[in-house]
Amino acid sequence: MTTTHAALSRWVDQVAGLTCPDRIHWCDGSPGEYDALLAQMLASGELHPLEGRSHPNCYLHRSHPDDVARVEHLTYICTSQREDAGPNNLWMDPTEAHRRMDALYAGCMRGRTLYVIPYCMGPIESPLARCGVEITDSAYVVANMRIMTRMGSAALRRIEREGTFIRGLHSTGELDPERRFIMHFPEELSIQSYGSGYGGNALLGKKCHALRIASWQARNEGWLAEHMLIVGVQEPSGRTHYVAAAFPSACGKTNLAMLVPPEPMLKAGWKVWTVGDDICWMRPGPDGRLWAINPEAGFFGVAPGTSSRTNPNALAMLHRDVIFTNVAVTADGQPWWEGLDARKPTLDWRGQAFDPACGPAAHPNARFTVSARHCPSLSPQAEGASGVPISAIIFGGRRANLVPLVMEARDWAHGVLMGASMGSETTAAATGTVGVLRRDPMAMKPFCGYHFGDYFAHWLSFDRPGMRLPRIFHVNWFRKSDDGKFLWPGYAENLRVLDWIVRRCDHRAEAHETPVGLLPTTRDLDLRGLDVSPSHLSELLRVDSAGWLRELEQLADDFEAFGDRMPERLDKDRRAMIAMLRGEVAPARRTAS
Ligand code: OXD
Ligand code: MN
Repeated sequence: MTTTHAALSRWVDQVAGLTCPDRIHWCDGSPGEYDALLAQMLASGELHPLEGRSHPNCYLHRSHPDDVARVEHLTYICTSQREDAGPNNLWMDPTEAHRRMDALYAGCMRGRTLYVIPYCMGPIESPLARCGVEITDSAYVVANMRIMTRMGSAALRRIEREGTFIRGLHSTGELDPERRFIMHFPEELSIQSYGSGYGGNALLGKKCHALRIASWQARNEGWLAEHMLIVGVQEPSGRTHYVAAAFPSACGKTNLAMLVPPEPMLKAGWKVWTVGDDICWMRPGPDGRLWAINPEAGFFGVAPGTSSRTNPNALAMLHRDVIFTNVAVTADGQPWWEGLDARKPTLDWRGQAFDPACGPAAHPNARFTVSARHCPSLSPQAEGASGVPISAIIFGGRRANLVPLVMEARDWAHGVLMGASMGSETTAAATGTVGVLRRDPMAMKPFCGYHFGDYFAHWLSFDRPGMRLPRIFHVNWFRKSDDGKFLWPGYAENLRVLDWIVRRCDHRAEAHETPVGLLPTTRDLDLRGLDVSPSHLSELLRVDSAGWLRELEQLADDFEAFGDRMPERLDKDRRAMIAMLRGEVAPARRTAS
């Protein structure tokens, strides 16, 4: 397979001239091609078979131990003006970046195959979808891209029809952390990645295209590319509200996206439909609502912690057609990770005999890659060309203290402030220290392809006549007591919070106004059958004025860093909240709308 698209064909020739591969393979996305790739990787030791009766067509990949997470300190936005990348990104001059990358790419595919992967982010017929072509020398990347995107002939036909596509060039290189870069050139609509085989660094359709480059395109074209899951929350009446929710990496997006209702709510007829678990592209429709698609076709989820209790739907997908990365293995060859069950693995994620004294058996960022088609809760709307209308947007972080279980923004601008002020404790999804509180606006700190000040202004610009915007909420499932125990059970029980949120969306639930937003009382939440003590519940819904004053003062410093591109409106709302907390203005009413 080659192409009628002259610019694409020229680019492939030019990359081949630079990288000198032994062979060029145009991926058609067929089952036969996938099987041949798997056979080749089994033969080369890039993949290991897992127990075939319990886990048919499931394989294990072990990464180089230095290549197990995203590398934010080596990820650059290369715009002609440094200011456009913003203080939230590392910046490199595009000419300098190309010079460095060309030197790394020179001859790097000698002895290897150059794969050309045409792919489509989003349902192939959707006007909201966008295409790209990734060139890579990694068969593991091709196999993962086939699961995570609509890859192959149909995508190539769309690219030939449309003309435009994002150019992504990836080489695994020598996996030397000193020679590793993930470069983005938003003005050229291109991505260059070298020296890593890890998903977020190497599957260029995901974070690089669908978030960093897409966020830039979205700003220019009037839409939003966000680090959000999408779910349909179906009430017993049959009505379904679609909700998009932003949480930082490894904070439970996949679990929330596949939630199975707790027993009493299941019996009453509640159902949660999965549309996406990581990325959401939203665009205003002719009706003024935001319509969303999940640009991905599969899940690249965190395995540790996934169990029949935390995410039964995910577990149900993990028994066939899965590529596991960096999990442990039991004596009978089954994949295993911490939190799965009480069995003991024999091999750790490095393939060595498991010794608990040497750390966890599975890497904390061990992953599964699986097609969305295998998800038992996949929404019938997930393949719809027009997407789903969003009723509510939720922001959330991992905060042991201060931030209540749920609060609603007073209006769109206050919601943007809630998103902009999100903070979360760091996780194993990126290299670096785990558990440190960092500001992660809209969960986009590692993924926004341009200046955060411009990004917040773009969000604010949606508040205009004719729009029927979603309501905005903030949640925190991770509050802890002084003795370090979680106050809220989380997982399935989070549906009780979603219930209040969707009722708020059509004026069927009450809230009371506080300086930090609209909060439910315990009366407003459906808590039947829930085992949480009244003191924990009141702590979860308490507004700690002194703590919030400290938080909002600190926020001023963080906003200051964004300089004069920071929209004045957000700071005005921040100061208004401080005035309310100090009692200079008094919000105290209950509202049913
Ligand atoms: C992911 C991440 O892999 O956010 O989704 O790191
Ligand atoms: Mn993510």
